[in-house]
Order: sequence, then structure tokens, then C-alpha cells
Amino acid sequence: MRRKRVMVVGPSRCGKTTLVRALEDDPRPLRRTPDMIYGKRTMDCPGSYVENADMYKHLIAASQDASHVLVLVDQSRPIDIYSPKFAQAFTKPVIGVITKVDLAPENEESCLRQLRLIGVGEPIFRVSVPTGVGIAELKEYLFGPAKNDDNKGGNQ
Ligand SMILES: Nc1nc2c(ncn2[C@@H]2O[C@H](COP(=O)(O)OP(=O)(O)OP(=O)(O)O)[C@@H](O)[C@H]2O)c(=O)[nH]1
Ligand SMILES: [Mg+2]
Repeated sequence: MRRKRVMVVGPSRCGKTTLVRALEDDPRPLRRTPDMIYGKRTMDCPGSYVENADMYKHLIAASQDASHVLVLVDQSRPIDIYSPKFAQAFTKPVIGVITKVDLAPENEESCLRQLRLIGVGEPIFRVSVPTGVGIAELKEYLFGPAKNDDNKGGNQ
């Protein structure tokens, strides 16, 4: 059976592609992503799909092929972008992810409030790609324990 991918949604510049690269162990440099990008294990959705409620239908259609939907909120810029109850539009598990937790710790509470408003429950993951915070935990949650030896210590 075809493996389902993790769908990553969030507003422009919130860190979707950076997180996708970390989940895929893909070292390629960043570029802006105006189209849906299918990776081996992920789907990187354009920011415009959540910035415009008319585009939600594309997200919902694409989520048919997803194992999970990650909904990102950027701690450095926690703008209210999602409609209330946004999470309930999906039939797949919706996981809240706060990105860039190395920045603006004073915004954590407003990120959590935003996720609650859109109907995301626990667990909520807090990640920072440059410092590595939360990435191993999120990968294990989504994909199960790492199977190769480059993550033995568990704190990389
Ligand atoms: N400090 C910090 N910066 C981050 C983190 N994740 C992403 N960034 C930066 O945020 C900017 C946007 O990251 P992208 O991964 O391109 O964001 P995106 O959501 O894919 O952007 P679009 O595809 O243009 O919608 C880049 O300058 C990244 O280096 C993080 O965890 N911490
Ligand atoms: Mg991108």
C-alpha cells in the first residue's frame, strides 16, 4: 500500500519547508514554495492555501492522501490566520506545531491560544530547527522510532 504523507500547513514564512526538510532529513537549501511539494514522507503546502479561506478546499482534498495534518503557528509572528475550528475540516489527525521556539518566547501563550481556537488538542509540539528542539520527538510521534544508528543518543 502507498505510504501516506504528513501534510504541513501554515502561513507564508512560518517555517513549513524548514520543518519538512528536517522531517525528511533533506539538507537542500530553502526556497520559497508557491506550489504543493510532495516529498517522500511529507506534503509542503503553499501558505496561500491557509491565508485565503477560498483555498481551504484544496487543503481538504490534498489531506485525503495524508496520514496527519500538521498545523503550524510561528512563535516569532503569531498572526491569527486560521478560521475558528479550522482543524475540524479534516478527517485526519490534526497536530499543532509551534515553530521557531528559539524566538520570541513571550508569544508562546498566544500560539497555544490560537491552536485551541482552531480546535487542536494535545499533543502540541514545540520545535526549532536551528537548535533541534522538538524535532526528534515529532519524528518519533509521526514515523515511529528512528531505525538507523544516527539518532542513538536521542538528543541530537
Ligand atoms: N530562528 C528560526 N528561524 C526559522 C525556523 N524555521 C524557519 N526559520 C526561518 O524562517 C524563514 C521561513 O522559513 P521557510 O521554511 O521558508 O518557511 P515557509 O513556511 O516554507 O515559507 P513559504 O514557503 O514562503 O510560505 C526562513 O528564513 C527560515 O530560515 C526556526 O525554527 N527558527
Ligand atoms: Mg516553503
